[in-house]
Amino acid sequence: MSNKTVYLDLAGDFIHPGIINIIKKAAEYGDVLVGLSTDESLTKHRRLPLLNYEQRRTVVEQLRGVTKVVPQEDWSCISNLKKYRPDYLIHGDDWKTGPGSNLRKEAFEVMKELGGEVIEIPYTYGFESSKLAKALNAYGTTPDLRLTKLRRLIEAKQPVRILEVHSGLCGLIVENLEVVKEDGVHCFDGMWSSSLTSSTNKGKPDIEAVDLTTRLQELNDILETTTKPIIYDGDTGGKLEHFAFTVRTLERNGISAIIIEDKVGLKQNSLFGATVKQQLAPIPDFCAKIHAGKNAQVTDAFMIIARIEALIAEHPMEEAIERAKNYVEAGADGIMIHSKNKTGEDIHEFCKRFRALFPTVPIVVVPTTYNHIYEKELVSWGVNIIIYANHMLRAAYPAMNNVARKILEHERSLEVNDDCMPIKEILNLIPYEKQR
Ligand code: SPV
Ligand code: MG
Repeated sequence: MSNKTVYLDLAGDFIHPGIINIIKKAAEYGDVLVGLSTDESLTKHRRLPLLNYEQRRTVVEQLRGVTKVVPQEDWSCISNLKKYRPDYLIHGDDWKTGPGSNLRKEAFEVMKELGGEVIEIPYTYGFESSKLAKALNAYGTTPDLRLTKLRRLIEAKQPVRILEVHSGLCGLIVENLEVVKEDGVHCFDGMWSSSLTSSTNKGKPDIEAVDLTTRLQELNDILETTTKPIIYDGDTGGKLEHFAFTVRTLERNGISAIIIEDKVGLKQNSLFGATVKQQLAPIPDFCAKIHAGKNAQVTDAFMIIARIEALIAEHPMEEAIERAKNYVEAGADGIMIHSKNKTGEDIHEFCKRFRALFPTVPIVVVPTTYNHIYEKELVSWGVNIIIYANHMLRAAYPAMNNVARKILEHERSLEVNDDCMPIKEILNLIPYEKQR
């Protein structure tokens, strides 16, 4: 065996002829050291891979020509090149143009410093991983696969970015929308089934009047059009005896998490603040509910997240922290801290104090009123999940209202042409030969 080493940087989610070709070529130069991207490094730039790191490693290790697999923790291979000092770096020549060209320049410099060489081979077109990932998503998912994605995302990515959905059509937007930015491709990681928008969409107030069965009908449309994880807004969780059934029903449907809030009596939306009666649940009762839910779930993956309403009810910070401690000790898999304060300072203080007590327990926030704060800043406070809780419905209603009003005003619909999606576009939005 040659004692020269060839470094090859792979995601390894899809094994196709292009990958086999590059491994074969690499093996002609020496022992092939694969730098396999971790979930964390990949999700900074694109969607979560279908297979987790361990699964991908198991596959790649078995490929003929691969000598060793090591984790690549960064999007770029540079730090691994410095660490493993290979004799060669092999790469497809597609990085000569586009976003990879800066990386190429740096890789050439580093390999030169190391006294090594870069081998570029013609890229095999037709097997781009992003296209393969989209094609695979079009086949759909299973409840188990979807359910486990939220925990994987929390491990791999900060923030996990969640958007409210109230229909299959909203689901399609969350599933497919991508914005290419300098630091990679930005997308939503999952969906929030909001009690506020679910109720509002059905013409009901947000007072737990829409039951689980009805909410599930809406969720079913979303499950049909998407593969990303879903967090369910469980309001107060209802009666302790009923909560166990709710958990099992959601888990069976592949929902990743339920968030329940520590209130009793007639539940009113938190954004009313203390202008309505917001009665907090006694701590032991809420802990018992968390406990009952944790006992009921079948898998380890399902998450029960405790939502603290102390700040909404204008109780002191001390109480919010006390409640958080108790809920985590009762088995909650994460804490959602809610506030309608516009500054976000209370949320910041809570996060600081909570992180000092629990360095790794996930924190969820819903920055509706303090929405001047950028995601990066929330992450620097220790936030794991950011929920944009109501924006799809809030966007839809004024748009529809405006069109309806204009038709009445003009006594025809010509004037709303620019406000509406062209007929050709809506006809092709959901082509019959593929679901998305
Ligand atoms: C919801 O979206 O229903 C929520 C978040 O519970 S909030 O409306 O801010 O209370
Ligand atoms: Mg709600």
